[in-house]
Amino acid sequence: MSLETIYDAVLRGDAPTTAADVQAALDSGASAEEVLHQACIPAMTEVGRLFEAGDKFIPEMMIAARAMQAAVNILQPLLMEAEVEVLGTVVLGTVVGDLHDIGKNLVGMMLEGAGFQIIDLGTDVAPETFVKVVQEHNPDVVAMSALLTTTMVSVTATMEALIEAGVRDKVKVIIGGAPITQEFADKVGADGFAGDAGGAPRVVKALLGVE
Ligand code: B12
Repeated sequence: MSLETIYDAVLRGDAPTTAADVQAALDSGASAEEVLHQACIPAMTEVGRLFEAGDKFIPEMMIAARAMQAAVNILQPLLMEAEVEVLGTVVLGTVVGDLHDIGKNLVGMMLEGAGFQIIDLGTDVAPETFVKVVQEHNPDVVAMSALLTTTMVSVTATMEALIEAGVRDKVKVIIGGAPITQEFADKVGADGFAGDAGGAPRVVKALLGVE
């Protein structure tokens, strides 16, 4: 089964075919990383491009996201290397106003696979919720995802809420998502940024000084 057929199935939003083709590709020797990075993520990027061009609409984006999720469900156990020692706790969420969670879920998977305990707050997470969870669970890291240029302000608002509550210095903060850059991370005073889920464990380990 070629990576191209998986790309096409995600682009069409055909979840059953995506699942079957992903399984077939793995059975014939493709790696989970290849399937994710060479077929699934490029397909979602193309969905976004077509949406922007007015050639795809929100229902089609949702259907494509469902097909992507079908692929991720199969790839998840393979992407997560089994590490036993818990290296730290990460509170993860998509910021308020933003419902995108595919990238966030991949970040959570990669961090969990690298040995971190994840407290996943889901999507549309208010600054005060991040604060409350930091106060209650004393995590090592807060990881925020934002996919819309309009929700980048929610990252700023969450940073301010952490400062206001006096907990900013107790945690490391990393941020990511399509519109987020290192420059923006520096501007809002985040400790780290990664452009993709694969980079997240590296950044968090470096911030916490663990290997
Ligand atoms: C699928 C999708 C949807 C789905 C989401 C389903 C879901 N469960 O997530 C639905 C249909 C719900 C949706 C809705 C909307 N969407 Co939308 N969506 C997309 C799409 C096509 C794919 C996103 C995705 O999953 N990509 C694949 C994942 C793997 O990539 P990723 O999210 O970028 O994550 C990676 C990195 O960014 C990074 N990362 C992500 N988070 C974090 C966090 C940390 C801490 C770190 C370190 C790294 C990291 O690691 C990830 C893996 O490598 C994008 C297009 C695109 N190119 O991104 C548009 C896109 C993001 N959407 C867009 C828009 C406009 C919308 C809507 C406003 C449309 C509307 N008019 O209603 C709504 C907003 C709803 C809301 N309030 O959130 C625009 C945003 C434009 C902008 N500049 O702001 C985009 C870019 C499409 C476009 N080209 O116009 N969307």
